[in-house]
Amino acid sequence: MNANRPTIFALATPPGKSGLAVMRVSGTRASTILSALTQGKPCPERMATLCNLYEKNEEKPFDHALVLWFKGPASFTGEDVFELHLHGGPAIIDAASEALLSLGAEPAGAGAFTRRAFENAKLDLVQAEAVADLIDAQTRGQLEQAQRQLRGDLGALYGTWREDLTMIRAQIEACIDFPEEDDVMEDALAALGPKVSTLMAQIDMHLQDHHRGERVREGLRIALIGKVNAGKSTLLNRLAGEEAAIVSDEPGTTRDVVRVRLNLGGFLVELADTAGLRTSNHHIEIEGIKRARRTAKDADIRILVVDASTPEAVEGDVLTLLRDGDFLVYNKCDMQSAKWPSANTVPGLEVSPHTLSAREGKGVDEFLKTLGARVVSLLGAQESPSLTRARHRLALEDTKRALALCVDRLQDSPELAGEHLREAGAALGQITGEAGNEEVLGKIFSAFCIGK
Ligand SMILES: Nc1nc2c(ncn2[C@@H]2O[C@H](COP(=O)(O)OP(=O)(O)O)[C@@H](O)[C@H]2O)c(=O)[nH]1
Ligand SMILES: [Mg+2]
Repeated sequence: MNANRPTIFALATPPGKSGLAVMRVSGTRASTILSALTQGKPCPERMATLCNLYEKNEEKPFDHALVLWFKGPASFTGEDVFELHLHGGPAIIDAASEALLSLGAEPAGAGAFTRRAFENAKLDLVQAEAVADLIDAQTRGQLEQAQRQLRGDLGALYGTWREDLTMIRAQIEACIDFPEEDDVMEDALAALGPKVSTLMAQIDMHLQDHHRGERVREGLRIALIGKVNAGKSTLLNRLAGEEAAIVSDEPGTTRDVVRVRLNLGGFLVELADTAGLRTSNHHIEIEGIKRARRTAKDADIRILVVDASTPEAVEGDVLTLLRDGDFLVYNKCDMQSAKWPSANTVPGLEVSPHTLSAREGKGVDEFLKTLGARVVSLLGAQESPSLTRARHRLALEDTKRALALCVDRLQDSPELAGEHLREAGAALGQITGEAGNEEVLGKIFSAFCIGK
């Protein structure tokens, strides 16, 4: 623990009027400050104590509030910490801030509490990120993933890989240090190759998860695509339960990509409405169609909307955008002239066909159910913890590259192979923070809000 570090404070609850406002204070001076605030009333550890709280040299208390005292290192940050559960009014919050300032505490920067927890080894970096995810979670799926990460499952997985790396490196170094018996050394080095390859394969499997964990965090991307006037915007509005996109019988209305966020089966989904696909010579519409194609390509699931009242076969260009697992929706089934095939009509692709009326709502619930089930099947619980951030993915890719170089040099230059293993370990260590540098840490914690 660093004694020279300032003692920090911040509101842990949102600013504004509320029933309660929780002010958190952490640092070496916490105990002195608390005792000044309560004018000496003792607060036992980890017990709620009702106290009068005073500003410096004041006789009248500014609040009558609960105080929680945590003696370090048994606290969130690992330092001495206390919390004031104040009445949640701006005047009280101001008075408390004034009192803390005058007693020598400093306002905390973004993520300062979690950063101290990390620096005092209360959390690894992956767990610190999980704290941010936990607070940001809007769906059950996000919540469960963050909780799992906070429990340490992901950090533990990366930890095992680091241990494996250290073991292999020790063995290589032993070969380098005792090169007397050439045969023995060659055999020993040859035996290490498969070990490194196994580790690479494990990392590969973890990387090839179709971005599951990242999608749970950021939302699964679903794109509505199809020809103009098929009813894509109507369907988006119906699914979102709000008028997010403009609906019109004028073809080519939607040009920008309109995105709405939904909770499907407990997971966050980002549904995108796109410009209708057709040949156009209007430059804005052409740009819209370009964006529609890109959105379709990047999406995890595509929903091709077809106007069932114009009995054209599903054909052409739009079909090339579809992939296995996508959806085909025959819309406008309320119309007399509507027709739809009884079976899947996209040759060579496993798409799920549905018939509905986006405008009248008929068939929409059934469609939502199937769509929800598909989301759950893509994002639902898995045995091993998932990769959750692009930052981790990049570090793992670096690890894998270094391991590949290691395997290449194992026979002809064990020294170099050992060096590549060290690089692999450093890349892996970046994830949990053992090898974190200031720049990386600064970036991660500044994304937190104040009070976390
Ligand atoms: N009868 C009927 N009309 C619909 C249905 N869905 C959309 N429409 C109409 O079709 C036209 C085009 O709809 P829109 O959602 O803007 O299509 P988009 O170009 O694919 O976004 C509008 O006049 C809608 O009211 C439906 O289920 N039934
Ligand atoms: Mg539209």
